[in-house]
Amino acid sequence: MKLTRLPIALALAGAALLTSAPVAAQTQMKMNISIGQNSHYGVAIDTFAREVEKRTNGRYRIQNFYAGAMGAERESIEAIQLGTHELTMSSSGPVPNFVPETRILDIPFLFRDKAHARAVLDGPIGQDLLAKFESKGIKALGWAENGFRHMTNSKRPVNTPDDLKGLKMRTMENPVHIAAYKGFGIVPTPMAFTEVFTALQQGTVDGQENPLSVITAAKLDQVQKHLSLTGHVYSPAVLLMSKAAFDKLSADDKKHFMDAAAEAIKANRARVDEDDAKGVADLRAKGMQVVEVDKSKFQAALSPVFAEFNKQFGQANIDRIRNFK
Ligand code: EAX
Repeated sequence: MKLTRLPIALALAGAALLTSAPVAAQTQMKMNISIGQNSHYGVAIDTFAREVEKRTNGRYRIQNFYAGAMGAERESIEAIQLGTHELTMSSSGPVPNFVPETRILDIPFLFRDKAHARAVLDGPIGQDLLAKFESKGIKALGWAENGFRHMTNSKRPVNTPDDLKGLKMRTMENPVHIAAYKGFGIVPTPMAFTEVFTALQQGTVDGQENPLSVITAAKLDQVQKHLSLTGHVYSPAVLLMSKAAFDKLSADDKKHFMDAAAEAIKANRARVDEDDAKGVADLRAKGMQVVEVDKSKFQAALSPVFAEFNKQFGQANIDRIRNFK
């Protein structure tokens, strides 16, 4: 009996060896984001991982980490420069500290709407900016997005820019945002997003600003009473990869990674559209007081700041983005 089973055992062992062969040739990569999986970032990196695996027939596998499990955004960008992990998707928050040229995208009221922003980012201006990451050891795979940012706080309804005066607000670690929000009379407190919920809960800050996508995904309604639909700035996001890891890919695989990024960006933007469409109703249902504001008043309040930005960035460079068709 034993003897007759032997060939079967051998065949099974052989089959196991055969099926494990492709696994041995598999390269694992890690990707980290600062917000949860059920979000416009989560769908993006899940789509990316799926598409990379599919397009490379499983030779590359991306292991995804959510909610800052491998660090906040700035740490994650540093990690891909060092090669500790290969991939991340980040808001523009800490990005100017690595690639200062991207700062221009963070100017408030620069983009009319998401279609305008997406066209600029996908066009020559956005693509030129992506190329600037290379000298920093980063391959930028494409611009994704957060959406237009709105203000929330726990103190009072914000109807006009005057209502912002003296509010202590968490901001991203972004020099353009910090300068602009001071122009509103806000007291900016920059910190990583991974610390925001606790800071709001403990009252370290009165408020924060983020798109509906982030407010809903991070359940900020649990710690914030008032939401004002200021849409004061468009918030880009970017898919980043360690340049060393990207350079190791074959030409075909580079294309697969780029194509996977394009799919991830599509999924991200579709989710932002979805979140924008239902976010206000969702947040109202959860008890937030939502104020529609006259955005032009908020824009006017920043006139002195805009004059400063015109000097700093060059009026022509700003107009090139504003007037992009
Ligand atoms: O990337 O830091 C922020 O407020 C970002 O918008 C958020 O983490 C999503």
